[in-house]
Amino acid sequence: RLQIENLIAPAAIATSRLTEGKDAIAGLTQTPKTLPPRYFYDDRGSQLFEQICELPEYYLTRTETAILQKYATEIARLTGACELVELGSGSSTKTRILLDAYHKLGYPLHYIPVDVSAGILESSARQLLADYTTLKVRALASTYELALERLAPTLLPSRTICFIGSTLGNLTPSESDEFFARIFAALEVGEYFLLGVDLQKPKSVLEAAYNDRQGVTAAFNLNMLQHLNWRYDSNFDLQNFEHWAFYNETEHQIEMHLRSLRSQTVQMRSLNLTVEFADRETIRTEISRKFNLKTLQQQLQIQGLIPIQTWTDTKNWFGLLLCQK
Ligand code: AVJ
Repeated sequence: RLQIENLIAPAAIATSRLTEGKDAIAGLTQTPKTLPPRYFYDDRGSQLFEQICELPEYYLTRTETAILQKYATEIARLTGACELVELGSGSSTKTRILLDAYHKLGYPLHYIPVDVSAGILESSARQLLADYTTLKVRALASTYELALERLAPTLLPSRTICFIGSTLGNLTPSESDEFFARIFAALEVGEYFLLGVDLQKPKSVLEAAYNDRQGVTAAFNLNMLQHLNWRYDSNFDLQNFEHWAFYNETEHQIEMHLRSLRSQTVQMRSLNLTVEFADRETIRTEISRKFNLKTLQQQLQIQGLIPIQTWTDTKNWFGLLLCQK
């Protein structure tokens, strides 16, 4: 009942090998420097993210979980029996709420988790199979782009692509549009897109969530450098960088940076790249956009993903949207 495919292991696919690291080179050679958030998620980074989800300040996971618990049955009724594809599945903890709802309605369970972290993908798939005796899993260790191009025709009447946890916040507005276009292309008419997004709220609440008192977010941010060290044979010294996160109110986004604590030179040997840092220079490692529901619904609509139902929590802190092609 378990099938695992790795589309990003260095040897798996020639094209992946050719493009591997290009995004890091592009980000580190531009001013200001940036790195794609996907580099957070090596196995250690995925573990740290799981810890973040439990933090008292990090309201996102808790809030979305509550919304799912309340409305999962309604979601399952609306979509009917369908294959669940999840982009950025991580530990699949919230997905269990959906699986339970589909199971209770007597629908067959076909789950396609997609994640760049092969370790967490495999361990959560095995755990799910142990807990859901009728479940079929096809796990894809992959970027979203590759996975969306490789979805086989579903054996069930329909398909729902889930993109929950506000991962959409990592994309710029133009990247979001491109992403929605890829979702649209991957769906048949009548199929569904379930999207979970963090909403705009007071700056104090947001900044606390990305500057937790235990320093887990700081460790998560710095771990990206550790990941680059082993992936690209590099010599970032984690002592020479610090975590910096703030809410950019004009752009409605949290920005996470790593700030260089001195002027320094870093070698990234397998990328053939030397990176110079000025004292206090930063690398932006993540944007985490905070959405306005009305605006987002309009954007989805324009991309042909028609919002058919939207749910929020009592504080209007988090939104869950079910869209249909
Ligand atoms: C997984 C992208 C939703 O933006 O809140 C958590 C990642 N970064 N703490 C987010 C994250 C810092 C998270 N997303």
